[in-house]
Amino acid sequence: MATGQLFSRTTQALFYNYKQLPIQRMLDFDFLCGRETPSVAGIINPGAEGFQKLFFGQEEIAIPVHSTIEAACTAHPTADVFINFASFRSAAASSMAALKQPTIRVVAIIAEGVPESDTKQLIAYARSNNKVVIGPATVGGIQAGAFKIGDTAGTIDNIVQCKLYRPGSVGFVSKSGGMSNEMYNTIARVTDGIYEGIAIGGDVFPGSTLSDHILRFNNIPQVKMMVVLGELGGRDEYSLVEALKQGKVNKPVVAWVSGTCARLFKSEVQFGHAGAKSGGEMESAQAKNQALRDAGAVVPTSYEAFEAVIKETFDKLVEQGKITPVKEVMPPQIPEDLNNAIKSGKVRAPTHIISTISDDRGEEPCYAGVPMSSIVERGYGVGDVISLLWFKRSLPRYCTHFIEICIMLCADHGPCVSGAHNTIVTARAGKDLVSSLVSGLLTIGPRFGGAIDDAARYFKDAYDRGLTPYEFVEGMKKKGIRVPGIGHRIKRGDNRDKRVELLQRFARTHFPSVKYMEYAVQVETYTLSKANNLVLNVDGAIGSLFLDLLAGSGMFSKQEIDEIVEIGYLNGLFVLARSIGFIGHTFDQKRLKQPLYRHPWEDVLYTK
Ligand code: Q5B
Repeated sequence: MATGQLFSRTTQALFYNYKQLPIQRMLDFDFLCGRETPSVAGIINPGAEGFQKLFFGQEEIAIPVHSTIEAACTAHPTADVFINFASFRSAAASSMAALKQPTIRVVAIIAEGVPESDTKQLIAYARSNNKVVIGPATVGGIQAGAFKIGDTAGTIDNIVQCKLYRPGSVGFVSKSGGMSNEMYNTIARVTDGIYEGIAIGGDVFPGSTLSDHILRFNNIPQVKMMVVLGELGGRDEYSLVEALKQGKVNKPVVAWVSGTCARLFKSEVQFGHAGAKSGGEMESAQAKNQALRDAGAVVPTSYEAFEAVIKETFDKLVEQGKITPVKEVMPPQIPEDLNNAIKSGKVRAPTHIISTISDDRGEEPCYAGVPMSSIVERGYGVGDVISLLWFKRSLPRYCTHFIEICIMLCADHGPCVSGAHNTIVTARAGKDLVSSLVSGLLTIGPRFGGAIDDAARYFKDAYDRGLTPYEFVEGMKKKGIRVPGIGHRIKRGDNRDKRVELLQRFARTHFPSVKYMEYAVQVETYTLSKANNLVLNVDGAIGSLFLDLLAGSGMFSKQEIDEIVEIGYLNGLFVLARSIGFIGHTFDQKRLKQPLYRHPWEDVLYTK
């Protein structure tokens, strides 16, 4: 890199603290300039590692994330700029750690409010180790067409307007980051644009000074003239005055020190920056402007005249043949972010999911349009929540009560049923709650607990077609299908299932009609005449009674009932209910510290 140059088109930085927007802005700038490599080589996010996806033009790239500065520097030995987006509390320590890395040459500190004593130590270390600090309290800097620090120069539209995507002939340095944006614009209007622009930051002790950068620009052949924007307070501008007086600067310098209005105030005035404080006469904008003028800088009579003198100086250099204004190039178009394009109404994008039962976007989540607070205030129970989320409507209390009874009665049926057995064996194999629960749930199906939907389907079809129990059962037999909802391993005609009795009693008292259930009872009477275990079981009772609930409540159209039966909602009741039991069995086994289960040999018939 030529003497004086801080950056080039291949400069890469390490970015401290993950801040998506400024990193993306750097990468967008790279794309605009036609850089081949992204200017951010790695991100340091203390405590985190991995990759961060960002756009480089239209392509997505994965930028490595490192948990320490040391690891990042080792992984990216050619990245020599450290952009520090740490807070004012940790900026000094992380900047010092970066300065101590042999690979780091330039450190930019964005935070405002870094303790002055810490900044002084950073400055001392940087100077004695030939390193450059930009900031603190800075937006950073930019080399047009080559490299940009963080948010410097603002939006892509502003960067394009200020022609920062290609180098011009002007070196610019200011204290203020905000005003540097304004000046990039001014300079682009009246010259061929910026070669490099640096905002040194508004603290009392900047890491590098106005004169440091002017002297550096003086050594860069592409920089033909310099523009300086100082401000009242401090004595930084006087080191530039000294350099000019000593003839160390041989290119034209156009300068203005802002803050001349401070004299209009009767007392001492503090402007935005920590360093911008009207102190003694020497620190006034007027005194500094005069000193710069006396030392040979071109200093206008007011800020309003600044643009005109920059233009005059540039035009003179063109006339003298010292500047051949750069040829204009057309920057590529940065692809717009989808979210922004959608917001502005320029594009529309299809959604990937459609959902109708709940919405968590507002102030409080809603189930089928009913806000959480109403659910609590109205004293809703789990039956109401199921009716909202499964059936998308508020059902009458007797219906939601029936749902709750189903859940309570099916919550468990002892450790010996297939599902509980699986859950127990899994828990005893040392597996976690979810694995134990799921292994039990996986047994729910046509023989165990999962016959409710089929029971509803077959009973409905048979009843609606006017089949007698005999025609229905014998018809099923011919097809080789067991009647779902009929038969049990332990319940008998003389040992009925209490749960079935309880459900029937509730429905007979509260339901307007129990025609499907009565049909199921008639079927049971017929099957019991064949074998004593062919009772109406809990699945059959729920299946037939739910048909009565759907038809009798007046809350569902015929088409909706057909759809509920066809899709198969009702096994969900058993799945939900029995999860309560399976979870209980898992806890029970863990609490009892039960060892790995092994089935006894004696209980297996070994045969060939
Ligand atoms: N036979 C439940 O069978 C069971 C027949 C039938 C016509 C039938 C069986 C069946 C339909 C599915 C069903 C839910 C497998 C049950 C539940 C939850 C639980 C469980 C718990 C809990 C029982 C003997 C003879 C054979 C068969 C005939 C049997 N069922 N005929 N329709 N439905 N039911 N499942 O006792 O001539 O000798 O060949 O599949 O509704 O799961 O507590 O345990 O809360 O956890 O093994 O209550 O009924 O009888 O197979 O020896 O058959 O009866 O064809 O005739 P079994 P099998 P044949 S509730």
